[in-house]
Amino acid sequence: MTQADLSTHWAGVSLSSCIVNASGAWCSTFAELMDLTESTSGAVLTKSATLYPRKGNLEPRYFQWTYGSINSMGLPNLGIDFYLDFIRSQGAKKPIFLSLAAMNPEELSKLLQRLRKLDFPVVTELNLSCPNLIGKPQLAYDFSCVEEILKKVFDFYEFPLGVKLPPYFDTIHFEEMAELLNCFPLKFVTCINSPGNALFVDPQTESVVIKPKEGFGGIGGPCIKPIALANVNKFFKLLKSDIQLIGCGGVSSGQDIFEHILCGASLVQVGTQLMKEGPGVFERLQEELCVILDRKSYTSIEEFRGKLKSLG
Ligand code: HRO
Repeated sequence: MTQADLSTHWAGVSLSSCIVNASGAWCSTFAELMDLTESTSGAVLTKSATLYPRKGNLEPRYFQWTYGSINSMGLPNLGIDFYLDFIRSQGAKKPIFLSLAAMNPEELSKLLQRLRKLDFPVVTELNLSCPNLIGKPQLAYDFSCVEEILKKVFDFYEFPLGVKLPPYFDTIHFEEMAELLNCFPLKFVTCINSPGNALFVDPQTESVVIKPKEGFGGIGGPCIKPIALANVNKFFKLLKSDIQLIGCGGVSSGQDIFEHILCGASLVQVGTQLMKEGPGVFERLQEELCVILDRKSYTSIEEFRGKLKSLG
């Protein structure tokens, strides 16, 4: 078997593999980030960082079953300074990308000012879609708010930046959001964050399974793959060609990654399956993807990326 080339680029940075962690999965603490650094993932992406550390929502706040996971973590993280120190301490071992979340525009502006002062550029995924902040809506469902935020950001900020979106379900929303995003020098768009405010019911106990928000939370895992693929493919078709698509949602096998790339993703993130299987998941997924590429005589992901066929 020849070994297919799984390398890619993310916001201009070369990665040896197109498979990375999703922000939030195994990337909050020093130990978790070290595990990812030592794994075969193409890069490390941090938990969404806020200006100050946050404890997040009450536990239990994560639950998984065969077809998915539900979470209402509430953005627990160690704060921007911790994640920047981690990136600094790791040097050039493996590309490390920063996920950023802000509770309000002032906090976002302070976070970006902090990044601007660094003597190295940090590629940043701006999380516009956390579904679990009690009393706060998901930013990216408010289109004028997204426009306002991006105008403020690109007024002064020049390091590479992309955004993570929630899933959309209507053609007009895909079109309006793409039109808006096309006005800004974004490097990438990540589709999708967990579909929010879902409910898992345990019929045995006749109860919800997580404590915050009376059991409502964001869902991940196999059950969201068709929604994720639809969002990747729609935005791949609608966004200008210099905005990369990052696929996230429903990835637990090499075939899932193949499908995301076929829909247009330049790299693919793994969340729920990483939580289930641990960082060894990257090696298995790479092997499974290589077997598929070999069977189809593809030698690199660029040969089939975005080439999903329509029927007639
Ligand atoms: O921490 C969370 O509750 C969380 C975040 Cl920030 C996110 O972006 N997506 C998610 O499913 N959970």
